[in-house]
Amino acid sequence: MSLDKFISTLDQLEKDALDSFESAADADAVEETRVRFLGAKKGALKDVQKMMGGIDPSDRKAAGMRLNAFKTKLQESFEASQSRLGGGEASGIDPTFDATLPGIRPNVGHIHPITQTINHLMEIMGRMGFEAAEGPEVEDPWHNFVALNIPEDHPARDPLDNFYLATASATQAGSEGSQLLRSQTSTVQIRVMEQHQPPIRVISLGRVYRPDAPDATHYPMFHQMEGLYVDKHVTMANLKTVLRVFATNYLGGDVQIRFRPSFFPFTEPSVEVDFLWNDTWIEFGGAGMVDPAVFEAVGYDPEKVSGFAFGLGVERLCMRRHGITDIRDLYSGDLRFLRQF
Ligand code: FA5
Repeated sequence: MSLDKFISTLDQLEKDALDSFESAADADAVEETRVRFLGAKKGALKDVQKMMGGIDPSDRKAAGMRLNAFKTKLQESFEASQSRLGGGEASGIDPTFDATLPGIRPNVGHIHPITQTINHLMEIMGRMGFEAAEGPEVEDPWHNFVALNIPEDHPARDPLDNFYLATASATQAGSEGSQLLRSQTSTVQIRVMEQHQPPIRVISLGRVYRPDAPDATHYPMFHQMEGLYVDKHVTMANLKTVLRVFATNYLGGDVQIRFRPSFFPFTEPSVEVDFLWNDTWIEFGGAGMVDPAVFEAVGYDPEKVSGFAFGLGVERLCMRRHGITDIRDLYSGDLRFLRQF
């Protein structure tokens, strides 16, 4: 077959196909035209491709180019007729679907600000060599009180100040046998010292529970960061340095630290720890030198070792760093609040 003949055949076919696509009145007519011209089995395109075999080799290149143009034209005309008829329907695509619109992001959630704070605190204290330690949230009176030098008649053991659990074996709430939700992470000090010999350098971050009425700075469930350092010749100066380095790293800038005399049964001397930040002194927790009675309770010799301990409120730290004014926002479950962190 001559090149001229081939080209005129294609011209005619192309015209027929384009007319047919353009005049197609519905999706069925478009599909029928597509099969007639572009169909893989019996379409005109198939015949034309066969004709290529009879073309003189020297004319093949020109014939091939014409064939490619033919295919492109027909394909474009097919697609144009589809969209003219809202023809996406024929291929099962919603005609109102616009692939250029931005998609809907799946809501994958993220880590709660208190968990973020806990991770951050562990990282800072880890850099100072403090290892993470854990203890149970349901405690016995030995770890929550007795070993911490809080005797049976101490007001801290009052049933009104603690969440005692009703168990079959429980005797009267507040007495030696009854379990409770731990009211402080100082319980972990005891658990660590019972299992390990000095030197000890641990922190424990976890939930504690107290029947405090919720307000802007109190919640019945909150978190504490407990620190314990036991070795030879540990002093208050070490305690102050660790807390100052911690506060400077966590809050940023050069944070001043202040100790106010206080009382905790398990430390002697005891202090309240305040940080000066943005011109305001804020109380973050308690601290002190481990009381000899505590060392005796865990079988250490208070003549040979000394140590410091501290307990800071994690929510207060998080609130200060992020400018949160009400602790209840952290636990309201309001995603508009949580998404900001
Ligand atoms: C204690 O719990 C001591 N165990 C701290 C301690 C540890 C002293 C080791 C000495 C040695 P306190 O009851 O003051 O101390 O609580 C410590 C901090 O927990 C408070 O300063 C405050 O930041 C936080 N806190 C206390 N109650 C609540 C509450 N209801 N809601 C939120 N945070 C609280």
